[in-house]
Amino acid sequence: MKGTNEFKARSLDMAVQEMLKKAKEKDVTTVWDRYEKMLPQCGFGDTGLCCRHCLQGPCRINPFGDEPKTGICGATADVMVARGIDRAIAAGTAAHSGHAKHLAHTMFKMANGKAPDYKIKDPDKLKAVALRLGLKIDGKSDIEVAREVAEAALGDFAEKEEGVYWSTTVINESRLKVLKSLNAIPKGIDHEVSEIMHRTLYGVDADAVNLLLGGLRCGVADMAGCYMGTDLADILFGTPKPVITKANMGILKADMVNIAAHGHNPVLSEMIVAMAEVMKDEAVSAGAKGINIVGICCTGNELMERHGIPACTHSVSQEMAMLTSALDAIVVDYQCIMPSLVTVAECMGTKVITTMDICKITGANHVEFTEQQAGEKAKEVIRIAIEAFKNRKNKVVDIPDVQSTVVAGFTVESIVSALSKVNQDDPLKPLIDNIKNGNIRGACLFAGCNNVKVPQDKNFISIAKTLLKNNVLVLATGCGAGALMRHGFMDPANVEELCGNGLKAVLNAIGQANNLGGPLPPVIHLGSCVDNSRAVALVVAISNYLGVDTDKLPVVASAAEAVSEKAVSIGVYAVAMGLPTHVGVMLPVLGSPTVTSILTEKIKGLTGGYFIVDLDPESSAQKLLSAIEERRKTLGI
Ligand code: NFS
Ligand code: SF4
Repeated sequence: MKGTNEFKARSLDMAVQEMLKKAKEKDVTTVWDRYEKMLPQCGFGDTGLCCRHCLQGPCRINPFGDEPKTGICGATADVMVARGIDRAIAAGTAAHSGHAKHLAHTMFKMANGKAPDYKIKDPDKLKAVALRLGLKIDGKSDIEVAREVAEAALGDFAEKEEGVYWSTTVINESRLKVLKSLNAIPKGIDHEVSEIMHRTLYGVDADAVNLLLGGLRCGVADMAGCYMGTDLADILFGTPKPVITKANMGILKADMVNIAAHGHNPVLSEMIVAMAEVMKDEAVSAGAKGINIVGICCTGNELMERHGIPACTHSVSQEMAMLTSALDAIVVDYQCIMPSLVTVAECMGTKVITTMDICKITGANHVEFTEQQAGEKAKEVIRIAIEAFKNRKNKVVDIPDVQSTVVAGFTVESIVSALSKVNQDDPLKPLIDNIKNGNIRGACLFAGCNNVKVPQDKNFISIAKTLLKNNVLVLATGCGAGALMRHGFMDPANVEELCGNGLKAVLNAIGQANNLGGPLPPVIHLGSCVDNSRAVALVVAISNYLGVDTDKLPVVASAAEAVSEKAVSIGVYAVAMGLPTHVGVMLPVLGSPTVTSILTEKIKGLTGGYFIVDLDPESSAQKLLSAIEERRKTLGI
């Protein structure tokens, strides 16, 4: 039973199509059904023209210019839309930096002997980060340095004169100047989030431009949160190296205890992986062949890049993993976890296990996770899964026979190391030379989620295909990486079919120099959504090498199927870094032509970056290509 046309409008993933068929047979309601019931969606909300920021509301403004033209307090469409987008940026920033803060606390506790199950896995990265922050490391033990790095991280949340270290130390001089001139260097990460909440309150900031500049600064704070998240995770759990693994539901195993780790923070999922090793015998005594940990969404990306853990599925299709009847437990921390999981789990026998105080779901099992007792808590979670396996064993499962090969685990460190095999003294030179000679036209980063409004993966696949054929180096993170990996874009065997000749030559040359027995994969997996920081680091490294600012580089970004407010804040920092940034779903800004034109045009004069909002993948790809070519022209290459 393969995918059917009937479900192609919902997802291009064959495994998902197969599960949708089963959902229909079993009368299980999915995200796609709920979306259909929601239609038509409210036009006021869609265009950003509704406000509930005070108790006199809700207020709605007529998008066609008739009355009402303002909210009850007099807020105009421009103000309403700008306030709305600002709050989305703040929410995204709060989430990424909340994740980073959690890692910082874990590291701090580890350094003080209060989180015995964690340790420093990458002392080199620890030193590199400490030095970048300007800390003195001579004569200090790794633990001492870790404590200071954790303190510096925690210190970046409150307001301080020097600004956020994780913003000022990670960008190049010229970008720092640009952002300073726009007053866009964050003073403290939490400070920026709370300031957005303040200025968007009833009766505070009523100037759309001023509001958007505040949003830009908060976006830079989001970049800091992401960057910190990556740095600290690499220190605690290891900086990824290339690994070969698999993606899609075919990686579930009928005769094993299948546990999906879903959510974001490796603080939890790393422990699950570690304890699964230890508990293999318990699983065997329960009649299983072992424990099969698989990933969903970004915590899946974190486990994939560091351990080669296979990815089960991503984002909008998370419910489908349970439809296989083979998933014994799904353990979650926070972010992007659909509450509907509990309802689907009830039909399918999967245990949903929440672990974080800030993310409980009615009907789920809750095992409160603490860093002090991380290992024990992880064991408790795995035991629930083993019990669930006992009830499932010998029952029929429907694991779709769909999986693709994935090479993941790329970082700036591993890319430089791979390039150094081509040119030991000057590793970046081969990459830059190939950009200059046009073998590679430029680079595009695909990021963000799968949105139920788009047939799953359609935009990612279609845009990536066009860019690869046109010799654009494609990088991917988050569920964008998930989409591309499930369709074979991270399998080196597909370079021949997918890439243009110039790109093909480069991927082959690097593969050969590294004795990989083949090329690098067509799309380079840079990790989870916080790991968009790896793309920032790469862009900064290239811009330093060339001696031009980041807004001059032929580099673009695309959140082709964005969902989360986190995608909005990431988009804002991509624009702050000077990148043309595509969004493939509607942003709620059209109600204000002023805000729309600032975000898509005028901001270009300030940061060099700008948003391209286009729902059609064909024309989106063309716009991204022309943005790349425009920059090549300006660079004179
Ligand atoms: Ni990013 Fe990752 Fe996925 Fe979207 Fe959610 S998991 S942090 S927000 S849905 S890409
Ligand atoms: Fe209406 Fe103004 Fe209150 Fe918003 S803040 S709900 S526009 S009165």
